[in-house]
Amino acid sequence: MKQVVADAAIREVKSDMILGLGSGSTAALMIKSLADEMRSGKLQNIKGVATSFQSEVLALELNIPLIDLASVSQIDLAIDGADEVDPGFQLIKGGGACHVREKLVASKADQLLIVVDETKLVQNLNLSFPLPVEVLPNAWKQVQEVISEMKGSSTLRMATKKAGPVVTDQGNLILDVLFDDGINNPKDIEMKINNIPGVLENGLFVDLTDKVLVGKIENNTPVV
Ligand code: ABF
Repeated sequence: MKQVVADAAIREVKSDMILGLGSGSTAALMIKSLADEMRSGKLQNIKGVATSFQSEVLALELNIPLIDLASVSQIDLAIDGADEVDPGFQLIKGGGACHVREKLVASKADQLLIVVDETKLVQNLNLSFPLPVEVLPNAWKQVQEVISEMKGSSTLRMATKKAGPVVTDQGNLILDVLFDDGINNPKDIEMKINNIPGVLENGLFVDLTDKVLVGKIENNTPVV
């Protein structure tokens, strides 16, 4: 499912585009398909803007030219995965701890194309997938207290017990937050959480998505 959706996303790419390169396993397949099309000459003069160290390394390995986010004024198309997609195309992202740069790239993009398999489609956000919140390392306890006043329960994301917490590309930590009734008002929650001192960014992507490509299985065959 992920491969067919990744290939379908590449069909939306045109030569000479500046492309936002998402993170996660579906985006990684998309980056590989992009490299194939560039190698065969079907797509020319593409430049990528990476959304994570992970996508940067992959693009470098595949010889996709990269430019820094700070040096572009506009991105033609960003292609990225998601953890949850609701019927209004509001998203939870950040399961891979990359949502800060993903949101920066999405905000600078003329179009945001989301690639998911059908397991990511939900009626209501945050009933099962926790909302990732990136926090400054010495602020996580304090942020956790404020979130609990908002009726959210949060856990500090750990790599393994021995290895300690997950550290983001920016050197921060991640709180994973579940609200009792899920998130029915994503715009409001996005703003309220980002307003807590010590929070860098949360994984709610509100009114940013232009198109969602969904991979599913029909008659034992993956389709989009
Ligand atoms: C990134 O990767 C995210 O924001 C999301 O957390 C995750 C989705 O990964 P996958 O495609 O592996 O399910 O896009």
